[in-house]
Amino acid sequence: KEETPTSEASMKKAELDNCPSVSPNLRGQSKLIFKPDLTLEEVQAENPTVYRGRYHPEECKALQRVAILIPHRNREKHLMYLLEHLHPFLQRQQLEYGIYVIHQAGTKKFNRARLLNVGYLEALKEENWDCFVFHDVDLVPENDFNLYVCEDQPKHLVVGRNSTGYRLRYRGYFGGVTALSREQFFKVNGFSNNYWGWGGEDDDLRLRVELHRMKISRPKPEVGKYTMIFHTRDKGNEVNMERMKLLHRVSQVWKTDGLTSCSYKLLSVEHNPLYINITVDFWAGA
Ligand code: UDH
Repeated sequence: KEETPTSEASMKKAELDNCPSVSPNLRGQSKLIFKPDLTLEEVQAENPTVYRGRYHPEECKALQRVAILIPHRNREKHLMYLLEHLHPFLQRQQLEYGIYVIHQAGTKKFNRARLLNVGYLEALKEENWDCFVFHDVDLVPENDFNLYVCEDQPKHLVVGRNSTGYRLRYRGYFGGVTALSREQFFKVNGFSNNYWGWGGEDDDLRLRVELHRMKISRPKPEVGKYTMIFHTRDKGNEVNMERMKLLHRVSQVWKTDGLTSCSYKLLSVEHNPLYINITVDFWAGA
C-alpha cells in the first residue's frame, strides 16, 4: 500500500509531546522599554526562528494554532514596537502562531472591523487556525501570563492600560485585544462591516456574542495589563456619529452583515519575515 507523502517538518511535529497548559518559560510582569532608534532589522535579528511571519515551538506540540490579526494604516512605528514585544511574548507561551497585519489602502475612512473580517477570511486560506486574537497596533501586553489562547467563551484581554490607570474603560468594554475561537467568531458572523471611522464596532461584537448566549471572560486585573503607545486621533478615523444607530440594529442585521457579506478588493498578500501583510481597499459605496 502506498504511503501518503508527509513532509519532514510535519512528521517531526507529530512525534512531539503536547506542550504543557502553562509554559515553563513565562516571566510574569515586565517593564517595557521602547527604544527610540529601534529598527525592523534589529527586531528581525532578535527573532531568527520566525519564518514568513510564523512560528512553532521546536520542543513540544503547541496546544493551539493562533492567528494574531492587526488592523493597520499609517502606524509603522507602533507596528515595529508591537512586533518587537509580541514575538518573544508568544514564543514564551509556546504557541504556534502567525501574525497578520491587515492594511487598509486608499483614503476612505478607516474600517477596523471589516479589516479584521478580512484577516479572518484570508488567514484561514493558508492555515486552519484554532484561535484568533484581534489586536490593536498600539497595545503592548505587559504580563505573559495573559495567555493568547482561546477558551470555551470569548475572551477580552485588555482589563486595563496605563493610560486609564489600568482600569476597564467601561462596563462591557470589549475593545483593544480580544480572543475568539474559529467557531465562536464564525457563529456570530464576525464583525459588522458597516462601522466607518472610530468607535462602536467593538460594542457591536459584544452584542453579537451576547445574542449567542456566550459570556465574555477576562484575565485577572494584574495579568490583563497593557501599555498603550501614545498617539493622537488619526486622520481618516474620525468619530463615527452613526454608531449608536447601528448598535440598535444588531439583533436584526447580524445574520446578513458580517463574514458572509464582507466585500473587499485584495491588493496583495506579502510574506514578510516578521508578519504577513494583507493589503486591501474598500471601494466607494462598498
Ligand atoms: N488604526 C490604524 N490606523 C488608523 C486608525 C486606526 O492602524 O489610522 C488601527 C490601529 O490598530 C489602532 C486601532 O485601529 O490601534 C484602533 O484605533 P485607535 O488607536 O485610533 O483607537 P483608540 O481608541 O484611540 O486607541 C482613539 C483616539 C485617541 C485620541 C486621544 C485623544 N485624547
